[in-house]
Amino acid sequence: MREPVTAFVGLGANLGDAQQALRDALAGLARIPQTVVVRSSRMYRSAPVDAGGPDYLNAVAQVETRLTAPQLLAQLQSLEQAAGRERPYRNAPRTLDLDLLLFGAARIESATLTVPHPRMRERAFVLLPLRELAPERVSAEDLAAVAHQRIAALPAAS
Ligand code: A4P
Ligand code: MG
Repeated sequence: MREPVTAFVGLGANLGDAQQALRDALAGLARIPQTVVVRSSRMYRSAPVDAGGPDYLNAVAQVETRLTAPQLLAQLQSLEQAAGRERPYRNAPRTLDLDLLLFGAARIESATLTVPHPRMRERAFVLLPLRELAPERVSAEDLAAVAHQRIAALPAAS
């Protein structure tokens, strides 16, 4: 059997009840076969980056999985589908976006999957929640480069 791998999943939503969408997504992650959710970050409200529409809610989840990276991506995409995601155009507002940010130390470049996620280092909405879970994977230089992006953690109780 494959050894478990620690992976990080980015969650984002900016349509409808985004907070509920992220809660549902976390519950959905916990139901993925051969996968456990170890921890999740706080939720953050963030201004859209390279996109329009309302503010996003974002979070990052740490999972341990025995799936391969393409298998995990397929599971994430079926959770997006279940959340009613439509894809009228790239970076369109979405009810739920699940990105595979990191998969152990793997470097993957296929037609359908790039890991580490190619845009994660440019995005405060990934780096701040990821830093809560894995500070060693987020450098001070990365954080300085995104310091101008508007983002705030939601109060823990909400
Ligand atoms: N794909 C390749 N690599 C990956 C990966 N590591 N994780 C492929 C997930 N998917 C990956 O994604 C398009 C294709 O990327 C997939 O079919 C998959 O095979 P998509 O989710 O269908 O399309 P998208 O989300 O519109 O594009 P993309 O490239 O995922 O956009 P991003 O980069 O995720 O940006 N601003 C704020 N504040 N918060 C946000 O969450 N999100 C975006 C979306 C833009 N601005 C944002 C936020
Ligand atoms: Mg995406």
